[in-house]
Amino acid sequence: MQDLGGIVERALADFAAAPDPASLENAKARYLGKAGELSGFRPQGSPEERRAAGVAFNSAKQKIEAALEARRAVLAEAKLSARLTEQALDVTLPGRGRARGNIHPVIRTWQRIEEIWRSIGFEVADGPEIETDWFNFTALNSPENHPSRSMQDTFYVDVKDAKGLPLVLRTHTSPMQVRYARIHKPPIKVIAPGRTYRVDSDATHSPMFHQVEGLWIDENISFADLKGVYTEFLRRFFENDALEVRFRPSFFPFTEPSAEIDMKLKGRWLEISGSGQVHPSVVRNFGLDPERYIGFAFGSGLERLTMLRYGIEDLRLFFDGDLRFLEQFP
Ligand code: 2NM
Repeated sequence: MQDLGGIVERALADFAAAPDPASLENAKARYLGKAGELSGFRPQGSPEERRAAGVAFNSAKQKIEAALEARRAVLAEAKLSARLTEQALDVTLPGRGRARGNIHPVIRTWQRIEEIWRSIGFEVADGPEIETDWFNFTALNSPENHPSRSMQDTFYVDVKDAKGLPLVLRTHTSPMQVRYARIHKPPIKVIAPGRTYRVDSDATHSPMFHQVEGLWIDENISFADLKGVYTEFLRRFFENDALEVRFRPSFFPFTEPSAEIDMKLKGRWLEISGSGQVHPSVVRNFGLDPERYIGFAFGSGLERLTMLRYGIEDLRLFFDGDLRFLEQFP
């Protein structure tokens, strides 16, 4: 007959000494396993003696099993609390923070320009950056053999339009105004800001740049009206109510007469925009009668407006993606 009391005592001591679940399961095998100390129980003697031995055996086995369960729970609990300590989250630490992006200065100019022109009563038009030859050139009076239509000056797309002419990356935002004018009835007051493309890349030219053009069509308006709204725009944009503006004769194929718009900055006249009375042929391409309607148009570069507003000296800063530059425009 085995010494049940001794076995129970040793099992309890071994379980209590097991430092982790794996050693505990090894200890379990030594007592409750197939070849463990409790295996091979064969009660002997009279029926009474065998019954008494069975009761004693079951009681010893239950004690060992209960001790095993208890030790398993203790070790599991210890493991969990160790993990909690290890992965502790200190909620009193400051957050890691999230880097705040900001708006690119040219896009900020775009937004401000829309705001100002809307407040003067102009709509904002939007349209495709890939245009047909007709909308980009022909409708705007650009002569068939004009250098701007050459492969050296314009990006052509290897896709042809319904007339069999290759599509172009728009070289100005005027095609948007042609599109707008053809589907709206006068009076028309609209600006067309957006990306434009020309084959040109040096210190003062980028192959992709931004323009804003404006168009005002009505029955009875004059250069004086254009000068009025454009001066208002420049004064608001440069936040200077006394800004001086002058118109100077110039030439554009889509306007006749045409004028450069200059403004006085620190005592010097600077060219800031082009403008003019929309050419009668262009008004006709709008689907309007040039005998009845008169149009005024203007256009300028968003990069140039932005450089003058902030005193930025090099156009390339806009396209380098250097955060030391970009972070200066909150
Ligand atoms: C400029 C200068 C002068 C212009 C003309 C037109 C349109 F569509 F009405 F013909 N839009 N923009 C224009 C006129 C643009 O940019 C220097």
